[in-house]
Amino acid sequence: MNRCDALRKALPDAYIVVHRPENIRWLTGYTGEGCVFVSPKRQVIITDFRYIEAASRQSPQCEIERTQAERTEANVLKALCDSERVEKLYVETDYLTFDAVTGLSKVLQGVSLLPLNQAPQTLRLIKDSSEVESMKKAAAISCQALSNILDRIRPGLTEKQVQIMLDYEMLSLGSEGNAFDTIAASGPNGSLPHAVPSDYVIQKGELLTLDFGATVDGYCADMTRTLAIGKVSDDLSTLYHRVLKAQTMALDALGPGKVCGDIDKIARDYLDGYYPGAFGHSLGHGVGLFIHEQPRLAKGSATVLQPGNVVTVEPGVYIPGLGGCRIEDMTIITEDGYIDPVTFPKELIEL
Ligand SMILES: [Mn+2]
Repeated sequence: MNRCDALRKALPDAYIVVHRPENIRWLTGYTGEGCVFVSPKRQVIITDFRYIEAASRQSPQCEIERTQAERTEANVLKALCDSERVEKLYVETDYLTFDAVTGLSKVLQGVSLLPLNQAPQTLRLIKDSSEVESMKKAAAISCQALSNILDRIRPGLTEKQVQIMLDYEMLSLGSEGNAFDTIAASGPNGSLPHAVPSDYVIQKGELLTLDFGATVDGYCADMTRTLAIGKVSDDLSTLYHRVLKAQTMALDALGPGKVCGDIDKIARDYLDGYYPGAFGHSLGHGVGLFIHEQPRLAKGSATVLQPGNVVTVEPGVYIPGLGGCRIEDMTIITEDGYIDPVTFPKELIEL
C-alpha cells in the first residue's frame, strides 16, 4: 500500500507528518502506533520497538525509524527535518493535542508548523475499487449477522444480550472488530438516537432498533434496522412506514452530482410534516476507515456527491415516551447512481 504519492500530488514539494491512525493506514497500510513523515522523496514510519516488525511487514515501501527513551519522536523528526533542510512542516493540528504541537515546535526550532487541513481526509473521500470491495464485504457480514440472530430475538432478552449475539455473529463471520459500539434500543429507549444497550428487558409490542457494523481491512460498515417485537401498535407501525418512506424518497434521489443538502431536505421535509422536530440529526455521513467521515448528508450542505463517495442514508424519528425508529443503509456512489450493499430486508419484520 502506498498512497503517499497522492498526498504529494495534492501538496507538491511539501513536508508532512501524519498522526491520525486512519490516515497513516490509508497512506501506508501500517496499523500500529506512531507517525509517518512524508517528504517529496521518502516516507518514514516513526515508531517504537513494539511495532518495528509489524511496520516492516505492512509497509515495505517505508523507511522505519525507531524511537527510544532518549530518542523521542520529536527528536527523530528533528533529525529528518535537518537532513532535508525543512523550513515548513505540515502537521495535523486538528488531531494532535495543544501540548503535542507546542512540544514539537520547541524541538523543531526554525521549522514553521502549518495545519495539514485534512488533506488526507480529502483524498479519502473517493474510495478506490479495493476500498469499495472491503466495504461491501463488511456490509455483507453485517447483514448476515442480523439474519443469523433473527430467530433468537424475542421478548425477555435484554438489549445487552441482543448486542452480544450480534457482535458474536459479526466476529464469527470474519469481522475484524466492531466499526463502533453496537446499539440495541428497545421500546422507550428507541427515542435515544445513540442509546447504550442496557439491562432493559425487551417487551412484546415494542420496536427494537439495531445499529451496528462490521469492519474488513479496516473499513467500516454501518447499518440500522428496526424490528417489531410481536405485533406493534398502529402508531408505531405508521411511524416505521413513514421512516421507511423518507429513506426510500432520499435513496431515489441519490446519485453523483446531487447536492448533499438537497437529499437531506427530501427526507427531513417529509418527516417534519408528520413529526415536527423529531428527526433531529443529519440524514447521513461518509464512511470509510473511520465511521464518521465526509461528506455529510446534512441540512444546508452544498457539497456535491461524486462517484466513490460512501454515504449512509439514515432517517429516524425519536419521540420521548413512545420510542423511535431508524433505518440505515450505507451506499456507494457510482458513475450512474449508487450501490447499496446493505441487502437486509426493510419491510417491517414482526418477531
Ligand atoms: Mn450511521
